[in-house]
Amino acid sequence: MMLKSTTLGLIAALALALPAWAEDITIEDPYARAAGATAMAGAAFMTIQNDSAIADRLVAARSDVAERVELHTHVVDGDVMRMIEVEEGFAIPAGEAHNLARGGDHVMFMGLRQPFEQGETITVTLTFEHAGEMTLEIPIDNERTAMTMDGDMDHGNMDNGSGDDG
Ligand SMILES: [Cu+2]
Repeated sequence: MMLKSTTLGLIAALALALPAWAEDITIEDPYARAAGATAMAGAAFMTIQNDSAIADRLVAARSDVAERVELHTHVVDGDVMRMIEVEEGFAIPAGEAHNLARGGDHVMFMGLRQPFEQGETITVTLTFEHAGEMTLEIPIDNERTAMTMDGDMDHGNMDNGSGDDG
């Protein structure tokens, strides 16, 4: 999962050589939630779509709502899922989407300045290697249930109103 430093160096060189492609990154269905009852931490999830022809990378996130904002993922450690910071950020391949989802990659807020209240929004700025900075209003949805990791939720069980009532 770690890139070799030579590859990172090449990516950095490309970043300096290319213009910004901000319109080619779109964020779909972002939401944030408090992490646990103490509400001293929270996380944000979303789908990052890269419609450009070049790979991008989410390298940082920041917000006034917390003292620290980090990019995290979960790793399996024996029988336990642990969160770790991902310093190299999340790769967003050209023409593909990258999901930040429960149990996987996420934006982590530590040291919340105020609790995440259902229905409110938080302002978060994401920094992409190529697309630059993007500021989002992310709704807080503490009641959202976790999705499966299969990523096929949207296609699984939708019918077209074929008269199943009664
Ligand atoms: Cu985390």
